[in-house]
Amino acid sequence: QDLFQAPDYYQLDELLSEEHILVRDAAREWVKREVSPIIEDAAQQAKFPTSIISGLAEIGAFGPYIPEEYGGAGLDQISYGLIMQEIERGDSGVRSTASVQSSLVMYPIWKYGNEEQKQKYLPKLASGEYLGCFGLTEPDHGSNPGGMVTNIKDMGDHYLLNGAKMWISNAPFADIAVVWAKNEEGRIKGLIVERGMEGFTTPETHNKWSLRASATGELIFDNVKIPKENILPNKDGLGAPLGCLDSARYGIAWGAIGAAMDCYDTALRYAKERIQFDKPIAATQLQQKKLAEMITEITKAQLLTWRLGTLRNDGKATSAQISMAKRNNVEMALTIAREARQVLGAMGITGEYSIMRHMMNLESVITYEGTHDIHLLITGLDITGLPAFK
Ligand code: TGC
Ligand code: FAD
Repeated sequence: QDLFQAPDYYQLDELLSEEHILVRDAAREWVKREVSPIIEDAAQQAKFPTSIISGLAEIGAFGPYIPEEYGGAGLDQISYGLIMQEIERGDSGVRSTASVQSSLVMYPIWKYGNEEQKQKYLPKLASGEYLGCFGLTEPDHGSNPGGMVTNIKDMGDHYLLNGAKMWISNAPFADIAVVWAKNEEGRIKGLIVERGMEGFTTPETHNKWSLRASATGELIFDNVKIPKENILPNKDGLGAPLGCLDSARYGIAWGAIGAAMDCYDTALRYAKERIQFDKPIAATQLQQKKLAEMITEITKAQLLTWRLGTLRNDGKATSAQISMAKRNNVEMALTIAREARQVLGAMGITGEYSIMRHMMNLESVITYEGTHDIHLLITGLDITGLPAFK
């Protein structure tokens, strides 16, 4: 049984509208009902639980902020964040699927696509009929995607796509892939690759210890013929994929709070019930220090993301502000997962509790969408004006 009680130490619900609370509570109830009962087994078996796809669509997790005319939920950025928080409270891998679908597949089609592409793909992605993936990272170009070698060659009536992408969430079963490749002038272009195109394969990456309920794979392109109408016409250059990452990183900043809340809530309940030396371990100073620091860090992260959400609603959030929140909140969640695991002693390593699964998942979350180091360097660049990447 899922006993989760969300912490709200600074009465942040007062900052939310009625709609925010309705959207958040619907997602929370759905996670309790549909995700919590099956997720541990899915993670143990390293299987993406396809049974939850229609539910994700119903709670508005596929394109929360995409306009309703394209099948999206037409919500604001705070609602989007709250949905991500609740889903990641269940599992980071499930949130990953929603992040990729919304911010890395629907967002570029919505922002950089033409009207035909929007009509053709967005409603099907919003309903979960299509699942998508996003191919930016390559075997030799992770933190430095600008060095990519995947390329397209103009053949007159179509392009020929060659190259490979690695570590791609949802790749093994995605119906479409938004792929970033260089044209003959070295300019990065976005294109929609469809499953079934000749020369396109998506082998799965096995034996992960992290994000086991999310499928990860490669995208391999061997002379794939891409119709010209599959190119995203309205933006190119590295700024195009990085713009999608801004939206996904923002969602992750909220999502990480969900994972942290679940670890804190589990550890608090366990510490009050677990008796050692004739008293609850929650009555010891050492365990109180852990729990008090957890709720302090969660509260700070909640304030950071709420403010970032209002800035995004006003179109004022900078990429560097988003980097700071992603970096801070994921590290906060990972630290809380590690501390919460210790509060549970040996029980903390079992699948009876969600903490170890969150901890292992967060090892991916701290690496993908820009590593912890890269986000620090983005802040460094922003405050000094001096890039330290190269
Ligand atoms: P740089 O020269 O700084 O920038 C190139 C162009 O991009 C513009 N730009 C941005 N535009 C929009 N949003 C941003 N966040 C932007 N950051 C930069 C910039 O203005 C410039 O535009 P222009 O017009 O002058 O050309 O680029 P750089 O090569 O020095 O690299 C910068 C760096 C290192 C920050 C960037 O490449 C980076 O963020 N690296 C990390 C890579 C990354 O995050 N990969 C994520 C892959 S997707 C993923 O992990 C999905 S996981 C999904 C899940 O399961 O949830
Ligand atoms: P590298 O770039 O090789 O970095 C290795 C280490 O070096 C890191 O600690 C890094 O911080 C450090 N480093 C790198 N450059 C510098 C520097 N200039 N200064 C100091 N330190 C530096 N990608 C996609 O495109 N789509 C997806 O859907 C996707 N899903 C993913 C799912 C999972 C489960 C995982 C684990 C990854 C996924 N990724 C995806 C890839 C992810 O974005 C990359 O792993 C990430 O960007 C880092 O690249 P890398 O692994 O090649 O590490």
